[in-house]
Amino acid sequence: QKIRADFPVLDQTINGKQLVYFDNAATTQKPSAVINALVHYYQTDNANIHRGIHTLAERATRDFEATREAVRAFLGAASTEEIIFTSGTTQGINLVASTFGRKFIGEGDEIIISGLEHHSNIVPWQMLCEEKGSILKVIPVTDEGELDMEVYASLLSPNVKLVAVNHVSNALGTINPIKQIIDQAHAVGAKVLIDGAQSSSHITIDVQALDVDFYAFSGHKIYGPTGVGVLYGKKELLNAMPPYMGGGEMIKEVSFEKTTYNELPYKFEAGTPNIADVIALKAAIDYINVIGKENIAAHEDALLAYATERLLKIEGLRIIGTAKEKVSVVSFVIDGIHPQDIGVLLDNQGIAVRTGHHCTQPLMKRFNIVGTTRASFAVYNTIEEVDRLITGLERVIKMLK
Ligand code: C6P
Repeated sequence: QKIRADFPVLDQTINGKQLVYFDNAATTQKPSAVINALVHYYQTDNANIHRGIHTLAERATRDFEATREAVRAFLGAASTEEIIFTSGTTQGINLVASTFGRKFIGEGDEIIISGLEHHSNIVPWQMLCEEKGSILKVIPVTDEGELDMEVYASLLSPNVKLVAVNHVSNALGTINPIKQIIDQAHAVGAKVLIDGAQSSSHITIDVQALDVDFYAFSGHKIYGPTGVGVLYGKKELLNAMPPYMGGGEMIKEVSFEKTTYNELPYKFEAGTPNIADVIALKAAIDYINVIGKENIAAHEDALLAYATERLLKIEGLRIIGTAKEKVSVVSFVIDGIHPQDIGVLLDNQGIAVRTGHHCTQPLMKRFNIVGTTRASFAVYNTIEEVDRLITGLERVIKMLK
């Protein structure tokens, strides 16, 4: 209850019922600390950063760079030079495809992704393959929703230049064995990008222990604001890569004959960044650190176990994604009922879930379904709310069957 009181949005009724928010994999709600950081910035410190010498500019720059240090610690990175602010996971992946990809991946080279990927970690690689004549290979998904690691091993060869997979599947909740994926990729000389959109709020990340080359995540999925994300990259790789966008901040010197580029991380941060949201992201990271990711995960795991047990007792309900290692995401289908109808009828009862393909159309095709209903839990959710979901579903089934 103490944690719930930190999230003002939860205290409301929807369609006459107390809100149950189970769409946390799409975006988490924001604690007052994050909302207040945004308001504080605009009310007292608003200025452009890295350029002004006046007091407001100094304060804004100090707080912006304080977030970079907080992110460095959050990811276990060696240096703040390796922390690049983006608009989110999608931009982080596109940045790597457009810079590392364009420079180091050529005709006939191979890129490996997986059947569990979000469209954000499929389409940028397809675009690159189309431009370069490179080849996209896909690790298949088992009936349980896990990656087929035997096939992965067989796909690896010196032709593979990059492996890009998610840490956690947004649609099924599967936690992928990324340390093994990274080590096996490195053994053939390939680099690895991990899409951390769904892992960063649940699992402690140590990019150095993982030895990962690139790791991308979004602020809005870790209780922070929308419009801000992070790309971690190993320093030697970032230094070897060309810039992403051209403009202010990313240059050292410009003449009409030649431009030289700024040092890391600014080389990849052209233009005025999303200052307010970057600053507020630190409040989100501090919030998580105070509670502790292990405590958050333990609470969410208990919710997942309870929800799974109760859902499985509903006749005609099938859980899609039964991997041994999962975060607090449960996706399911009910015989004879379209997921969208479930979503609308749950919303009528004040319960927010996501329905549809979850931006993973190839994965839905793999399971021969149009989509699922997905409930995803966060630190502020409760067992009583899971009970509300179960009662809500029973009502939906009674209405539609
Ligand atoms: N998944 C979901 O409801 P952005 O939009 O850039 O913040 O994140 C994109 C993204 C990339 N990878 C994974 C694994 C993701 O889950 C997401 C976002 C949301 O599942 C919105 S589609």
